[in-house]
Amino acid sequence: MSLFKSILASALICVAAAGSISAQGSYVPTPQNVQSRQEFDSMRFGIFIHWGIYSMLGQGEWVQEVSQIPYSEYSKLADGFCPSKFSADEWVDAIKSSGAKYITITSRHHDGFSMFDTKQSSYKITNTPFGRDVLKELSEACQKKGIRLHFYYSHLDWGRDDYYPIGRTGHASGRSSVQPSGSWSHYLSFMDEQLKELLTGYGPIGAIWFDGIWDKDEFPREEQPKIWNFAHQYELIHSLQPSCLVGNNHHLVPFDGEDIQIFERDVPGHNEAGYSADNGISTIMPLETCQTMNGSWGYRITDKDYKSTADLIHLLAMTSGKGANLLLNIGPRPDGTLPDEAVQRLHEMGQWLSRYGESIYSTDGGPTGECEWGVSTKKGNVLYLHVINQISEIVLDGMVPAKNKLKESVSLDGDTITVSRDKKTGKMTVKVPENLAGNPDYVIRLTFQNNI
Ligand code: H79
Repeated sequence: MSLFKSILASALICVAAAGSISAQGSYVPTPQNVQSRQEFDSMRFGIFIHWGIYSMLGQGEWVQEVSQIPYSEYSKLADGFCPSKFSADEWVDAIKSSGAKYITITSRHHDGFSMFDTKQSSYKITNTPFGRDVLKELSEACQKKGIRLHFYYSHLDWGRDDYYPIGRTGHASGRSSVQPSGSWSHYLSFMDEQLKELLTGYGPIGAIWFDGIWDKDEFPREEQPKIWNFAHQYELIHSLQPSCLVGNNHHLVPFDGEDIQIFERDVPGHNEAGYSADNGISTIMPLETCQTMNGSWGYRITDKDYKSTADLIHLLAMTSGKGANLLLNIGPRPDGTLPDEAVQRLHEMGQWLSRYGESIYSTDGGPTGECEWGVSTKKGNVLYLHVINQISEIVLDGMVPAKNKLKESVSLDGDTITVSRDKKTGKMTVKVPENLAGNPDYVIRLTFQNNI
């Protein structure tokens, strides 16, 4: 079953999504932030990079925890990290060729290793034999080549003694289990100082993408902002870079001060991965779905279970149909190169987007929701039907009023599309050409007199 079909199998035909959220607390985003949200929302496609010293073990970014490796052993990986083939320019060229508009890279994952030249810790990339600041090189390449840069930042840490009390994970790390009082505030200050470095030394940062507070899920949602001092942390980010968006992959209804809502491994409204039971869907924030290209975030040497390019295009159409961005992950190899399978898919997605991108970029989710044939997007007076599964005709009822005249109906492949329309109700029957096999997403463009 294709990825898209399996997504559909668990969804009702043309369903409205789970509960929507329109209210926020006292946080009022600045005009720069609002503009940045709009720009983010128009980009629709970004590439996620999970890279750290864990790539050397080739078993994903959770290897320290999953294999119960003490910090004293795991941290020795840093002494051997030397990704001799790393080239920020090559990464950015490959990513740009996909049509992606931004890159989100792990600045520090749960293992606590900083991929930048932080002054707050010696456990960092500039203390490896490699000795180079990967984030610096990437930020320069991104600025030079015109693509936005976002930083993933883990709230959770499996190495530091001041990450105390320990949460749900990290028990095999060998950290002391008794700490003098006050160390948690030390940890919070450490994160503040790192965030200051990330937001002052690496040019404009489009977003900070947090992850890991679920490690302390013994605390109810209401208590989380206080424990992590979100009010202060988010304010710090916004004061240093007003247009920097705050996102947090906590799988909960967004907290005050956040600017985007993140969905892990699920299109908004779905809950196949099991993380999205309690998060609703914001109607006021941009949405972003993150998903892996194979099954892993960090490099997993045995994971060849790559989604096909067609499946990835379906996913991009699906997220766009929901008004959400797709943040598609790649786990670079320990030598600093992107896996060949990933590079190939980047290139093929770029080829598709160069032809059909108008139906993805700068669109909103369309009025049809998810249907057995696919999804829709819209932009101004244009409605795009993304036909992913062959069907003979599509009926659009109650979506565009009769007085809004249909001016043109074509496919983006140049075919003329026959549409019959009820003059009174505006109900449309769109005839879909036969034999769409081979085209992962056949896009029909319906242009109306006025905005829809
Ligand atoms: O950064 C990526 C993950 O490391 C992080 N969020 C994404 C973006 C994440 N943390 N926790 N989870 C995701 C869910 C936990 C999944 C787990 Fe497992 C199941 C941890 C251990 C078993 C997946 C499979 C990771 C290791 C094995």
